[in-house]
Amino acid sequence: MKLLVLNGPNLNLLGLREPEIYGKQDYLYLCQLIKQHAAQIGVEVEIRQTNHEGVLVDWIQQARGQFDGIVLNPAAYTHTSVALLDAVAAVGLPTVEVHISDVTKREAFRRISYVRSACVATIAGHGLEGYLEAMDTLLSQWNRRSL
Ligand code: CA2
Repeated sequence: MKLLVLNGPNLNLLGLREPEIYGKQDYLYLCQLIKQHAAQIGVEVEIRQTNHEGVLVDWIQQARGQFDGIVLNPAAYTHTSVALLDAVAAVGLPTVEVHISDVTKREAFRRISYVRSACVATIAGHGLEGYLEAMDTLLSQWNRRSL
């Protein structure tokens, strides 16, 4: 199984501020954590980050036929982007929405997620571990696909 992990704007700055919300670990640590977990559960993984909405749309479109599932933290675009919703829906790959923080307990605008309705699950507020849970969710679905 091959998974694509996509991170949206400013997530490359993890660890630089707001540790009370996002934790102290930096983006490199997150990438290492994901790769280590991928090796443990026996999946291939590719991790990308961009600050640009259209680049995320391009990557989601290009994932078709290349990956078996997507772990997506759209960051601020979660709360604004119909384009990301349309891309995830159009590509039809199982996608899990991940948020490091608990977006349900923050500002009202963070409770809105456009992409959520096209995702198979949402994991929020579990810190960096949420990415690993998303990978596990996609792997279990993949293992059940031909039963
Ligand atoms: O909790 C999440 O993972 C978010 O997707 C993170 C986004 C935020 O806009 C969403 O509402 C929730 C923000 C990403 C920026 O992350 C930084 C963390 C530390 C320092 C700088 C940026």
